[in-house]
Amino acid sequence: MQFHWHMPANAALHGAALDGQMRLNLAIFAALCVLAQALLVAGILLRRGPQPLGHKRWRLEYVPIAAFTALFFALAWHSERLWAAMRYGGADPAAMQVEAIGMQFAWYFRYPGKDAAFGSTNLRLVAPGEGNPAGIDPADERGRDDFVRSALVLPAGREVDLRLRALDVIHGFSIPALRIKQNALPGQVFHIHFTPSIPGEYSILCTQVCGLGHYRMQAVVRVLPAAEFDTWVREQRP
Ligand SMILES: [Cu+2]
Repeated sequence: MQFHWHMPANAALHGAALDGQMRLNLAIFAALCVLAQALLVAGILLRRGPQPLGHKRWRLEYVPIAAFTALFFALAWHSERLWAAMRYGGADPAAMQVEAIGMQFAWYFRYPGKDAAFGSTNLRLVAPGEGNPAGIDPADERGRDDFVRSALVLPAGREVDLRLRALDVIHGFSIPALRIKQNALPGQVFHIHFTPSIPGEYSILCTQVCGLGHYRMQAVVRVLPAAEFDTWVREQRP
């Protein structure tokens, strides 16, 4: 992978707002850093021996502290809203369903098939070597048409409701180009919804040090134009 000093090109609808927030944070903190250094140097150059602070204390200490507190709360509030919009806002009921499953040391992706419903799973049935890495329960009718792939394929311009699971330890599901990062915890299902906007092939990484093979826990997401995606889905068999 090539090294970039900047962020990878954004390929998701929500990405522009996140990038804007990131740039705003960086600009504000760069300015504060320069200001702090300038004040330090000015303090050294202009020092005039010990002087009682007296009523100046308000101006010198409490006003800046209040201003920084307000600034941090405003930034935190705004980024929290961006973060929550992908998680708690709820996906469109018509959004495309897909499940990402993390395990030491691979990602698997399950699609619900024609019935648009995921079959139930059981940890005891997880057997990647026998073609059932998701642990799909054969007794559940809804799971008969589920299909599992080792690469994620998504449609461009359509909302995706991705559910995230982990089978063993905590993994970090990250697609930098789609501005997605979410921990996957064993025993819990997380939902993230987003809309990929630009077709292409992007990296999926694990961002939690999850064991000796963590470095190779990578996968690929292929974002296809919507019509191509429909053809792809139709061709898939369990
Ligand atoms: Cu991992």
